[in-house]
Amino acid sequence: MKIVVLTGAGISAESGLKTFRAEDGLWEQHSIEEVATPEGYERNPRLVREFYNARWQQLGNGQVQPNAAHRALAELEAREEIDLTLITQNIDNLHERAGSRRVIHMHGELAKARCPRSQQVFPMVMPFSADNCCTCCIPAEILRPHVVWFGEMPLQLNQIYQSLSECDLFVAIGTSGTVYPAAGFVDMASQSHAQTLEINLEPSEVQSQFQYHLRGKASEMVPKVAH
Ligand code: BV8
Repeated sequence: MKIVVLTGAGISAESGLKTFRAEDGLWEQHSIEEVATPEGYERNPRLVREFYNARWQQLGNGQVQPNAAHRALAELEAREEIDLTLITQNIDNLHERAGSRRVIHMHGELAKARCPRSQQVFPMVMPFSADNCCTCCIPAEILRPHVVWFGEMPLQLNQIYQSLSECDLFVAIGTSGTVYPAAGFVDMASQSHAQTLEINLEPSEVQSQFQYHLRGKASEMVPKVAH
């Protein structure tokens, strides 16, 4: 059975990471334009680096651990009869730390940096500082997070579209369905005659496009359906 799972910030909420649109969300303190666009980075690279460094340090401080939802998806991947494609909008590494081995980070990864000139990507020693010299010898002060900002092309879209065209079941977990092209994946899966399930605390902006809905916390709901 071919299953495609799309996760959003809601799957990491119970691990202690902020989502974007909750009252105390990431974009309460900073607008999207300020910290999640190339223009915002050009205008104020220091602010953007501080925004990502703070998230990286929170992720690396040991208190943030994968939760039962991440672990259930890793166990699902290991089952022989399941061909799982796990796509995440999240830039944290909680799926990998839960044991998932094939994760598509369509919006990039907090733990990596990119050289704006060579586009070379490599593990990042945070925080951004002068000694993080990129191997293509670009001065570290212009390194940028390996993250897809608004207006930039998400990663591995061809692989994602291929998996959506072949899947039997599409499941969205913990995403508000507000950002495209990810929010459009349910429609693509439906057009491929896949069954569709939304697992979320509240209805997403595309909830009407799902056949089935499970309302509740990811750490409670995902293990129920994954086992
Ligand atoms: C692109 C990385 C060209 C950075 C992110 C008008 C219409 C349609 C599209 C557009 C438009 N104008 C512009 C666009 C395109 C734009 C877009 O969609 N804009 C929006 C604002 C309308 N998109 C882009 O620019 C994308 N690129 O379009 O390129 C292209 C592409 C394809 C083909 C041709 C051309 C690039 C977008 C990437 C932006 N980067 N993140 C970072 O992380 O800092 S976006 C960021 O927000 C996330 O990555 C995610 O994608 C998005 C939504 O966040 P969620 O994960 O859903 O989190 P949120 O807080 O919103 O919701 C959490 C949910 O969890 C809630 O529903 C909550 O109820 C639930 N929840 C909470 N706790 C729990 C829970 N559920 C279960 N259990 C819990 N415990």
